[in-house]
Amino acid sequence: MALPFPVLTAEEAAEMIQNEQNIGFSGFTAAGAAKAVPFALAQKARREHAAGRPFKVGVLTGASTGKSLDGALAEADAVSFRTPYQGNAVMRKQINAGNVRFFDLHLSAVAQQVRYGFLGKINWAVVEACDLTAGGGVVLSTSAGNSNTYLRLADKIIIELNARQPASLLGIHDIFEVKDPPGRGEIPIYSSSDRCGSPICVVDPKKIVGIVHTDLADESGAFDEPTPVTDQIGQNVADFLVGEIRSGRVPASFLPLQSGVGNIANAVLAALGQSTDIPAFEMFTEVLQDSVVPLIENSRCKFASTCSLTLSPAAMQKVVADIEYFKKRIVLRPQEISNNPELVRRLGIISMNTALEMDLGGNVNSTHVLGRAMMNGIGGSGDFTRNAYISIFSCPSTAKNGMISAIVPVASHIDHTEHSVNILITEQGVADLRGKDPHERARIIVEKCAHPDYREQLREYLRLLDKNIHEPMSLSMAFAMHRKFQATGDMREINWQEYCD
Ligand code: 0RQ
Repeated sequence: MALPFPVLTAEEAAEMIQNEQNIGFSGFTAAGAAKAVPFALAQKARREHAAGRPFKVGVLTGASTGKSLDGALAEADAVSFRTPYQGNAVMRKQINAGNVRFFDLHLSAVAQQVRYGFLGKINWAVVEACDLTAGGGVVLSTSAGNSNTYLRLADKIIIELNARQPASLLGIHDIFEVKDPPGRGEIPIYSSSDRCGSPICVVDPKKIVGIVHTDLADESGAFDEPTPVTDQIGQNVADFLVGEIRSGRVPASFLPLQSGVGNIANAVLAALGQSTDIPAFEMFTEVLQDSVVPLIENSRCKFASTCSLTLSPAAMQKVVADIEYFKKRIVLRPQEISNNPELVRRLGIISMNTALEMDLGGNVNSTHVLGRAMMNGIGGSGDFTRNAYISIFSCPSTAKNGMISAIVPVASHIDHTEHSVNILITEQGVADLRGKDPHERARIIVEKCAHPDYREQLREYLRLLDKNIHEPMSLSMAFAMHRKFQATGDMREINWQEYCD
């Protein structure tokens, strides 16, 4: 049956969007991100700029997106405001140059902040779907993100109907939107596999101004080959969790896992999947990466609640080929639910995220290089970390060929405080911070996690500190390693006396 909505080219759709309007795009990572309309919008921005007219839009998404959205719009200098998370090199450059106002936000909090109007009006929702009904039933594609909220609140809607995303995804989503305080009740989810919503979003069909037909794969990047360092981090996480089961701190039936994005997260999950001492597990997470697909196939992963299927084309093909099997084992939830603090606390999640740097107090920086340059954003790491049963952060002990230590006296920016961080893991070992006072924490982090090239200089820092005070830190030396890196390009072989008061 023909749909009662105008069919538009991406260019025609972009033509309707005006300077300074705000757009809620689908996409949580490159999965399910709008592709054709943002790309055409970037071309429109270039034409407008060439004609001497201003053209910038506010870009709200689920999380990071692909090159056709963040990449194209940033290259065209077409973004006035960006939230809540990004991972594109050009967008990052625009943010750090001050050309794009970026608002770094916990992913679970976006929908509520939009509903309350903290982030301005949503003029447009541009949402990718794998199917659409005449009555305004939208079957989302490979991510849920904030699409349900954007579709409901936007003045006007453009649907990218993507033939590459199979309509058989119908049934994988569980769309549920909470009420705002003071009228909010509990979210009726008591295990990773519970459902409480609808498989589709239903919108007022009068708001759909057009459909853009596309046939485009998600722009998810490939993973780097594992290295001895990432493999060792994965092994250390697996060994730690086996120890937790043996000690009875984690039940023998295990607890649901959350895992961040990137190469390290992929390696950690692969190691957990291979460990015969870890029982088959469930995931309650926001991003499902390639490494989980074989784990679901061989029943090592029994069920995965997530917000996106962030899969390479090859892994996605596997899922599509056996979609009925996977639909029984995966649910895609809006990020307000997949990352919801209430659920993370209730289900007893073990969270596993990645740090840029970790400090001797047990604080973690996941976002700002040398405290100033934005990397990607906090993403969902805070949603999970602050509410997890056990929160883990891992990263290589050094970056940039050993010239940066990930273990520093005081982190140059703090996303996750000592109060929320339980376990730090590098390829060197595991620092269990639970129940330790600040002096014990500092010592164990140096001995277990720091790279041997930095261990002695960090011990020396601790030796120089005043012992008769609660927190082992020096205001004058706190950022000495960062300052040395800025001056010389290397944090090693520091002379602390140069930085002492
Ligand atoms: O730079 O690419 O130029 O070599 O940072 O580091 O080790 O490749 O790690 O890709 O897993 O990213 C924290 C950014 C890690 C990511 C972060 C440099 C390093 C390299 C990347 P190069 P790696 P990853 C789920 C949860 C926050 C959001 C989150 C992230 C680059 O995991 O964005 O967890 N997390 N969300 O060389 C300077 C340091 C450095 C450093 C590493 N101390 N100083 N540069 N690098 N440490 C996802 C969502 O929420 C959607």
